[in-house]
Amino acid sequence: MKETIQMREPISWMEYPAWLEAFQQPLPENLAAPGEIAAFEAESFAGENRKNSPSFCFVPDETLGESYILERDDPGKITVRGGEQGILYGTYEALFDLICEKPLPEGIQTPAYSLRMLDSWDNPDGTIERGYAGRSLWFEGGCFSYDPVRIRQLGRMLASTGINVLCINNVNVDASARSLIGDLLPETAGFARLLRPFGIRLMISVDFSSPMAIDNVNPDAGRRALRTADPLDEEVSMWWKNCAARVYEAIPDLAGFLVKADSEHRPGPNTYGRSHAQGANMLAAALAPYGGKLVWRAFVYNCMQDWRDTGTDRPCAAYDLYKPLDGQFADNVILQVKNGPYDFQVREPVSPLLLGMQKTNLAAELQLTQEYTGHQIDLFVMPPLWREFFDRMGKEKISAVAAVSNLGRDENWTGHPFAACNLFAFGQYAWNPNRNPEEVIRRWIRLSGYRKAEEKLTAVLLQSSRIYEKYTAPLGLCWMVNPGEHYGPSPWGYEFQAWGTYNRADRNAVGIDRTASGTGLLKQYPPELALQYEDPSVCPDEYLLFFHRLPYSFLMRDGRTLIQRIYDDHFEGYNEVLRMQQTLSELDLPERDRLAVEERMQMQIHNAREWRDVINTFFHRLSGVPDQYGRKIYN
Ligand code: GCV
Repeated sequence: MKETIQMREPISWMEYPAWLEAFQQPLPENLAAPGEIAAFEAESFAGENRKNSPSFCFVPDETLGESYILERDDPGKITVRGGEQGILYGTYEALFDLICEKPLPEGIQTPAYSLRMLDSWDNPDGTIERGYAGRSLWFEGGCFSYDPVRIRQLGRMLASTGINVLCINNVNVDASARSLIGDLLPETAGFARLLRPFGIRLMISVDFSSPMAIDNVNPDAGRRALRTADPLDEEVSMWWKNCAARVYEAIPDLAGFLVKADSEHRPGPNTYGRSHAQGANMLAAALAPYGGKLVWRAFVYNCMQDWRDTGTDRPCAAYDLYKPLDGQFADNVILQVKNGPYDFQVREPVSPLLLGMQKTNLAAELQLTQEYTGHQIDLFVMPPLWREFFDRMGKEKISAVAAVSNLGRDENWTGHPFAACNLFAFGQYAWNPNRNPEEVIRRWIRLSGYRKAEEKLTAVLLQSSRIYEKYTAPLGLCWMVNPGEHYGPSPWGYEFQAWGTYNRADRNAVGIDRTASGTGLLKQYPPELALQYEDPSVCPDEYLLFFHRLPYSFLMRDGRTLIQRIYDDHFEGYNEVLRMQQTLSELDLPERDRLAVEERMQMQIHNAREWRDVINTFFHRLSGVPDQYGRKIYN
């Protein structure tokens, strides 16, 4: 019998507003500055059948920069005071508040972090590393290739939520990406021009060994490759100075360069026996005359570890490397540190580096693209986790926040229509990390046109990360995911590999002892946190197996044994996915989203079932302990 597959009609990206439901009118190409965009947005908002919508009055005050003040002395008029960029931010804030029927914020509004960056992992060939929403929005076939109307809409999206820097290429810089600052520079500059009116500046990921490359990035050396990339070599630093001069001539407001060095086989200063401070400072010196920043990633560890080696513990690596360098980095270097000490796992404690580097500028790096959190198939809405993260994070030296983008060329921008909430929320938190997650989610829902579903959808989105955590990662135990693709369960998939990613489960116990008597990770934390984490009887459940190796018989605070809690979470997590599916199917969503959500929910149910059964079977086989309630575990 012939199977009939029901295909959905292709829909244009223009019909997917993300959170810009009220801002679908294409932005005219002649809008050249933030103030002009602000005026256009305010006028078109008033023009679109919105009777009684207030008029806007803009009062430029360059001393305010990105900050703004909103005043509404009479109901018919909103005054936006600010620097030119501040006026744009203030206008979006006021319009969003009008749409959401919320009062305007009082007093001066200033971003908590001056650099609020979206890091794309896009490659010039159009692929996106860890991308789950289609191909790149601006690269294809080795060069720039984009729809300017869509890129302007992207600029509007990013500016409306407060993002001010876009890193356009993958930190794993391939040969074609090296030409973004070489032969492709005029195109890079053209792309920068398109986003400039939104106050969005470009950042470019560069390859530390570029001076040695024989490809087209080398006009500075007469296309002659240098024999070294040693940061203390005069010719090398001159190469970078010439390069920066050329790049800044083409893109005067470039935010800077982003570098992944000595990490996962990328080149770096270690090859030459130089420190990361020496490597970063050499590049920073080239950017300094132009006010550029050098963002240096702290994601450095031994990815060739022997799994037999229990003395090396990957989460300790970044602190061990960078803490001794604190105070040695130039002023325009920013050390970009992933939120947790491992690698964007479902649940990690805050990275000790973010708490421990007192004399270095820091950026916290989050991951919107759902590499370990469900590939934008499973629902995983992040604000509740960020609330906890920002509460824990040391504030003093953190001047920037960055997040790996979840965008792509899919019509709805983010694959799962609700994944757009994470991008919106990132911008909101980057501006003000004290926000309440529920308010952020409600705001996104109202702006995105899901108001009819608001109550139930808010509840579902708020719980979604906790549910995913329940059926995947038990109690902070990481890396039970399928190696390589990072979707679906594989409890020992990473166990005998070189990536430093072990759970060391045996028939009696699971986890790694990271206390002072174990690998010592806890010694990297400030005493008050170390104290909280080091005693398993007070350590928060969600970090229990991150910091401790415990027997299956360990008694949790709620009276359950560890093994029972693992079984319970996996059974409950799956059941909660079923309930979530039921709730979502009853919501009044636009047809296009309803179909996409239902399709992905079916895949999520399948995934949750796999996780439940594989993880429970794994632990049951190892421990031999039966489930207290006699539920089905496969043997
Ligand atoms: C861009 C993880 C990912 C890699 C990513 C890397 C990084 O290891 O799996 O795809 O590379 O992190 O953040 O540099």
